Amino acid sequence: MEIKNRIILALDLQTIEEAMKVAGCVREHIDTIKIGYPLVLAEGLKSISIVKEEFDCKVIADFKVADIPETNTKIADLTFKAGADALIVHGFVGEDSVKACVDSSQKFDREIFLLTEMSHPGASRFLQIAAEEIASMGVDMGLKNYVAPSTKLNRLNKIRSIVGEDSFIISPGVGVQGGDPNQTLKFANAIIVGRSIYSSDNPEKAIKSIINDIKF
Ligand code: 3DU
Repeated sequence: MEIKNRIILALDLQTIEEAMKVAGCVREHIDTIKIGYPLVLAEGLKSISIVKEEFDCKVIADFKVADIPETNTKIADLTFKAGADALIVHGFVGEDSVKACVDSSQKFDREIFLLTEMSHPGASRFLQIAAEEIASMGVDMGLKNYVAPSTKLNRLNKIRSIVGEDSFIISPGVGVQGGDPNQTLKFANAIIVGRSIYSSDNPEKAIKSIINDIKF
């Protein structure tokens, strides 16, 4: 996936109006927006097509899908039917559950991102233990897109070494959670940034400052 300026905007607002306002402020600088539960539970799945149509952008649905294969199929089908270009899927649920989402993505000619390890401190207790195995499973399944944390650079580096240089890693946790854009982009292809942009008084200034800091 090509991502303008290597930045994905995490649009975790809870009304379409606020989401459109923030995305409108930064539209020149991005072409990929991540939409997750905050906006979709507040405003519905239609948020995906509304954002896509208004900003002519790619939408990654961050639903961290983690159910049995049959339910994952339903979730993925509905998400792709709603217009999402890609869907984030948890790896810890195992190969059959992930494969259900892969099959759905192929049916709709879309993509999935496999979530290996998360950025928050609590993830160290359970998910970190499984993360390398999850990444290896992704490689065995022929997957090329991954999510790995910017807040734990040694872990991000490890995941990169497992999935290989030709895989595409997107990395959340930059900004408010403590991740650094340049350090992260040594190992990841793109960063995911939410609050540092949408909670700023001036979202355009905030994104420009990140772009200026990035050494392309
Ligand atoms: O911390 P921020 O406001 O920049 O938002 C980060 C986004 O990425 C947010 O949507 C969150 O749900 C998502 N995310 C993580 O922060 C960490 C992960 O491991 C996976 C997704």
